[in-house]
Amino acid sequence: MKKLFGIFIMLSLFTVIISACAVGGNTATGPNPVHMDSMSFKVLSITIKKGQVVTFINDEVTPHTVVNGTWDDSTQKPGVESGAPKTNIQVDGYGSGTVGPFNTSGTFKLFCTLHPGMKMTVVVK
Ligand SMILES: [Cu+2]
Repeated sequence: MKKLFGIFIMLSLFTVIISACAVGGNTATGPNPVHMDSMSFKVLSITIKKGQVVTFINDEVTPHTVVNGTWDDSTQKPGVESGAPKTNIQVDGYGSGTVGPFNTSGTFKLFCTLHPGMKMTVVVK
């Protein structure tokens, strides 16, 4: 039993080390995944169905803070559209987080407060 536990610990450590060494990728997943590199969302727009969430997956060590609104050049334009889920999540390095559910049809803007120009839209059908 002790030996089994030891093997379990070794495997767990191995998994953590492999995860930490992943460069430019994060194997985390979830509904409607949107990957992020150190400065941007990897897609500018995602289309989802009413009632669904978006999963933000950080492929790099740099954290992101995702909120409602957008960037106008280098000026933040925060704002929650009618029907948008109020959003303010921090996604740590190599972490992930969900936004939503989006329960209203429409186009909803999200941006990262830490990185000028880092913005995207969620289209809910
Ligand atoms: Cu960011």
